[in-house]
Amino acid sequence: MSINFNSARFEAAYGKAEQLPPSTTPEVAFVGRSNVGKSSLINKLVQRKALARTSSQPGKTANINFYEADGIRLVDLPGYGYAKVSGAERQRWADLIAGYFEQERSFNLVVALVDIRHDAQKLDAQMLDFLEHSELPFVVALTKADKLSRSKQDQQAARLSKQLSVPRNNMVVTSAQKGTGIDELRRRIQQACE
Ligand SMILES: Nc1nc2c(ncn2[C@@H]2O[C@H](COP(=O)(O)OP(=O)(O)O)[C@@H](O)[C@H]2O)c(=O)[nH]1
Ligand SMILES: [Mg+2]
Repeated sequence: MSINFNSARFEAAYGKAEQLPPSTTPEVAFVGRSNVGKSSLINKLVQRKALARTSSQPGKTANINFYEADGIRLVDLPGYGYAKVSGAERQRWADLIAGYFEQERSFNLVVALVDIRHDAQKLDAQMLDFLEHSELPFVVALTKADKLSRSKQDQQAARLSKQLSVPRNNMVVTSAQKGTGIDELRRRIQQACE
């Protein structure tokens, strides 16, 4: 049986980790820098244009959004690292992300998004260290691959694998625009939720 991603619906948005309802189904969480392409990737996975709100102006609201697809909960965590917000607002985002992972939940898979075009950023490295140390199951989705040639994609994937100390086979090259890697990501989510 495969997950019917197309059945995805919005569940709710939460501004505080304490508000999150208990984890009663497998959860797949999406993390990454603000503007990395998280909403676009979620929309592509579930074949919907605007289930998750995309934006070219990053970082307006810090919420945890829950979506539900076929009994699987997709968790859209706030994008980190957006420079143009106050320290207090940045702290609120960090608290939301930490608050989510501190809870007793069914962490089936974390999809950590990293922009394929750039060298590893400090916050990405920190997030991956955290996932490693917490022994959370994760996969790295390298985003916006359509912006690079095929050979550059391979080159960057190898570089980022080294820089982030993540095995190449735990990274999936993706493009929400072209659909690259989306089936592979669906397979990994499926496997993690069985
Ligand atoms: N070329 C290209 N642009 C993308 C892709 N994914 C997202 N974007 C663009 O990157 C910007 C941020 O995307 P969004 O999904 O809102 O990122 P989020 O802040 O991580 O949720 C938007 O302008 C998107 O159109 C992709 O796969 N290819
Ligand atoms: Mg978003």
